[in-house]
Amino acid sequence: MTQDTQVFVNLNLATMGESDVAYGWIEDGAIVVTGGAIDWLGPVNELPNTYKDLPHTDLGGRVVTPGLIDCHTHTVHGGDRAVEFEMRLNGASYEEVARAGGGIISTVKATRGATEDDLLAAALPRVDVFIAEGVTTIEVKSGYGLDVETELRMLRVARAIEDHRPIRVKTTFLGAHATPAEFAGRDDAYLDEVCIPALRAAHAEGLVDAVDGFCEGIAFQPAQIARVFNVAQQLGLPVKLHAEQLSNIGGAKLAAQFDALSADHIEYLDEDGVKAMAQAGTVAVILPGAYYTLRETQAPPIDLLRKHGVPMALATDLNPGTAPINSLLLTLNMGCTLFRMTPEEALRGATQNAARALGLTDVGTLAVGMRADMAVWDIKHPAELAYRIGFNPLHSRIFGGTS
Ligand code: DI6
Ligand code: FE
Repeated sequence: MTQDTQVFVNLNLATMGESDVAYGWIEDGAIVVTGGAIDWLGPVNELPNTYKDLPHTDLGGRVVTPGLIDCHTHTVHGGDRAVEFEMRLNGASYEEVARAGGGIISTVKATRGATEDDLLAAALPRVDVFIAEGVTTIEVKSGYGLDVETELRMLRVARAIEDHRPIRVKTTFLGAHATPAEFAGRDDAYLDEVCIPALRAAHAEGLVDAVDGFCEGIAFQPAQIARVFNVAQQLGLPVKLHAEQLSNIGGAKLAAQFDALSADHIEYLDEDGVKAMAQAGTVAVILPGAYYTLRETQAPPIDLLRKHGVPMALATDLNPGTAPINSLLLTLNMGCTLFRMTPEEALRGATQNAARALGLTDVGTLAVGMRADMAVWDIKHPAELAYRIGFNPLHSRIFGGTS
């Protein structure tokens, strides 16, 4: 205990920790924070005497959860795809959009043409929306550069976010997102001449926390992803994978073979893939924003994930093409309404399991020793966080012990 010890009382705790009680619920609780960590938490009538004489902060009976975590975003990118959105709604096919320069390549062009300052200036308002919804950790991917310099620039901007906003950023290298136009028809050459050298350079500069790929018929085959993941393993970096989003070519199984932190999207995941993920401890990251935007009809196999005990996370997948969704709270609602996840599964998907999907062990639940990343909500029951659409009940946000 030191002079900067804070005692919060008159609150209800949704700790999201392992518990026989839904949400890890503690009614009429208290939480003690010293520096940036949780010193004590529990029912207020069990508050240790050592804290009783300290000034108390009354939270008015509000609900306190772990700070929310968005474990899958493409927050850093140039340009937008609004015109493409309009073209499609005016009847243009994907092919016509692509021929008009739409799709990922249009974002690649805009990102390559943007400076670090441009990219940061465009990213910060998106980060501000996350912060306003009680988010304390986000993951940010590269993947719109597809050349060495721009991939590095994207990751430098992702790292720089922490210097401009009170939020924690975990970076992911996604050079294997698509093959750029200059390598059309030469996927393997792109991987050898650009993607893998960019990964090595980014790692050498300390810019990468994990490595990702897009395993899909329109992107890279499992064997190609494996080449990138082998380099990630050599560099001591964990992996994660966009898998089974539009079809099943065995991405989740490959991810599990590499003990991936997560397999993401997984609309077309089958039971063999679920079993492989369960065996490897790979988290299923559910991305309803892309499912909704693409008007996909195949939902992820939530019941199979439950049956085999695969942890489920929920994330926005914020990206300008298939998921221009900046709201993690709306994503919780979509996880419930579209995929029938329960409100508790949804909240756990943006706290405890989102932390697991990022390999983080010091956030995601409220427990002694964890970072004091917390969100204080004007709600009576934690289910309200997934229930409401377009209403943000955040009262206050505590990041590393600081409000
Ligand atoms: N899956 C997606 O839905 C996005 N990337 C990926 O791997 C698409 C990104 C874009 O359309 O800009
Ligand atoms: Fe994505």
